[in-house]
Amino acid sequence: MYDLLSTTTSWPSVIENTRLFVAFGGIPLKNGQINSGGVGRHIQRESITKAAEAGIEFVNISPIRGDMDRVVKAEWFAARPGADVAILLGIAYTLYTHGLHDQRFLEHYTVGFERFLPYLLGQTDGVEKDSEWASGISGLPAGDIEMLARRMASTRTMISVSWALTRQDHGEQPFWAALAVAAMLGQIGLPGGGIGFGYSATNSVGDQAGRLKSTALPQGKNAVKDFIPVARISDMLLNPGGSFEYNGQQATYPDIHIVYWAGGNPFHHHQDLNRMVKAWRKPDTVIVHEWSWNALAKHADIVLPCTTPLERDDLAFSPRDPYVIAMQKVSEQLGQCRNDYEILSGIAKVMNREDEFTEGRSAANWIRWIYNTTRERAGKQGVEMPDYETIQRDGWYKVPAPKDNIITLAAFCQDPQKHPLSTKSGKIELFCDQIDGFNYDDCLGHPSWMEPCEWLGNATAKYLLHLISNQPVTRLHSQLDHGSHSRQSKINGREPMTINPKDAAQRGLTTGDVVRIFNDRGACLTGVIIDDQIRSGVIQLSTGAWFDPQEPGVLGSLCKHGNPNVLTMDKGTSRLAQGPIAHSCLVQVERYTDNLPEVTAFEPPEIEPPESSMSDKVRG
Ligand SMILES: Nc1nc2c(c(=O)[nH]1)N[C@H]1C(S)=C(S)[C@@H](COP(=O)(O)OP(=O)(O)OC[C@H]3O[C@@H](n4cnc5c(=O)[nH]c(N)nc54)[C@H](O)[C@@H]3O)O[C@H]1N2
Ligand SMILES: Nc1nc2c(c(=O)[nH]1)N[C@H]1C(S)=C(S)[C@@H](COP(=O)(O)OP(=O)(O)OC[C@H]3O[C@@H](n4cnc5c(=O)[nH]c(N)nc54)[C@H](O)[C@@H]3O)O[C@H]1N2
Ligand SMILES: [Mo]
Repeated sequence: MYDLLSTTTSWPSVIENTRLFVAFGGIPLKNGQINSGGVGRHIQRESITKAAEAGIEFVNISPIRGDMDRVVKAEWFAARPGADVAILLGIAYTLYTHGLHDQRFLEHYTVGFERFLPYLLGQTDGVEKDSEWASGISGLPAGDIEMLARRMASTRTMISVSWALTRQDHGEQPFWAALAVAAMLGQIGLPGGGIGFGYSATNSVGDQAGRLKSTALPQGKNAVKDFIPVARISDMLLNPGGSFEYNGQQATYPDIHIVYWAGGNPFHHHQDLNRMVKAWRKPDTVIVHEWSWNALAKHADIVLPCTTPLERDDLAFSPRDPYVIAMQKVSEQLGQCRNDYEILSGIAKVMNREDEFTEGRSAANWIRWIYNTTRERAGKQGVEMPDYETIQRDGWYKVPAPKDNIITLAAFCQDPQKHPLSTKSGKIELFCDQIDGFNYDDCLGHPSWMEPCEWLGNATAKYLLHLISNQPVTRLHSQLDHGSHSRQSKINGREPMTINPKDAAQRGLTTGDVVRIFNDRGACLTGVIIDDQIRSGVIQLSTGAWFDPQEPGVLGSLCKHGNPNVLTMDKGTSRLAQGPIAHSCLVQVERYTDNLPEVTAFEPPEIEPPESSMSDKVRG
């Protein structure tokens, strides 16, 4: 996955060669601010601006117009959320029935097209996946879908699929269907053509960057072999001994007694937080490392206060960004907090395992070790990194960019025998025997349209607004929601929710109102923004407002602050990947007329003076 992401066709290749850029879920610049491991230099805005200046036509297929920056003057196809597979199949059908597909590419670089085709043509299920059919599902005019297919075949086209499209029922399918369309167009491996997974999902996607495989802190061997896909945590806690399927395997949920959580906030990221609250009662003890008094800390028995990245010397260094930064702490550690490494070393010491855990190295020594071993590896790849003292003095180093523009699957397309893919066939699999062999009814052997469990096309649905809970503009997930930047975005202290004027009028809403969003899983309060840049029938509420139940511990209690995950469903994408499906979520909205409860999400705990709460021995 990361090899594919780090070889996304780079923006320079797009700017020089692409003529048409079709983006499912847009190219949201808000997301390109970050990168795991840090960002040395932001490249997304300048890249998309140059692409616009180069005259590239952009198509934004998304319920939200703002997913594409105004500078590109994109055509906006405001499709129903969750209908992308149908649109893509409609495009594939048009390409095939008009002879616009690249037979040579399909033969050389893919397997299984002949087994996907009968499905596309309706021979297996009696449903032709033509543009009329796709129109009925997506709400886009059939003519637009057909025209788009013809345009894509007539010029150098890049397809982008936002990562958000995984976070829905059957979220594996949009990527596979888009890959099928890209393969049919035959432009994969060509400059500025083919497919990219999520331009601007992070800063690194599309960066023309030199990248190094950095050494990581050794993690030892975990004696525990049980595992779960992370999105199945409530299932696991609620069903010890129960079985689940994942990627062709059947496994058993362990019986968990202790939860130890360091990094990540399940009361932010997990779906159906009420179910999560219930599941959280199962373990005997919950221990967390946190630097903020958020919902995770409030739901823990023991909170070990840890440092923020601003309080420690470190290396900002990842195989995704070309910049290596020697980070120096901005502030001394506050109060009794410690670095995660110190906390864990301290625990290892009490367990008489300190030497095995630390291998005799302090955090500072590890940083030097990681840097030096990476530098050694880089040297073998012909990259001369400065020595440790020099980077500490200079502050940073940039890995040189490759001379040739990066192009997805370039080597494979030059010589598929010499550079096979890691699939069984070594090729792009439009029908996958392995997946087919799992016999899953929720993930067939080829890309396919399956109706999501909740979506606007469900005629019998009880709630008629589709909730998109995408990534927030003013923070990273839930982090620093208590900071001034995030707080200034709130309306009456609540997280803002965007609704189309038509839907707002039906409910008698005006901008600035506080509303209750609800469904059978939960309810939350949010502030209203009315905007015609969102598709009618869809509302948008970013993730990350700190969970703030009106009656803590009472299941289904109203979240006073606007965390969308009290509304989302806790179900896997399919038995294949078991990913989360936050975006398959229907809700209702009504004006909130009761007295507004105070938002208490950011209230700190009462802290006893250290003298009375801890003996010297414990503190030592
Ligand atoms: N500012 C900021 N940046 C971030 C993050 C953050 O929290 N804050 N998080 C980072 C992380 S971890 C990740 S994974 C990436 C995520 O990157 P993305 O997945 O790109 O993020 P989202 O903003 O959730 O989704 C992009 C857009 O997809 C659209 N969308 C949703 N459902 C559908 C659908 O069914 N069909 C179509 N066509 N469009 C749909 C939504 O309108 C949404 O705005 O962002 C990263 N960048
Ligand atoms: N509804 C909905 N839900 C979603 C998504 C969505 O689009 N919609 N997106 C999903 C996605 S893509 C993602 S990646 C997840 C993100 O979910 P998470 O990664 O769980 O979210 P964060 O808020 O970033 O949680 C990070 C936590 O780690 C703490 N922390 C920060 N630095 C340190 C440190 O150095 N040490 C320790 N010990 N702790 C630290 C922070 O205080 C914070 O509480 O959310 C997922 N959930
Ligand atoms: Mo993510």
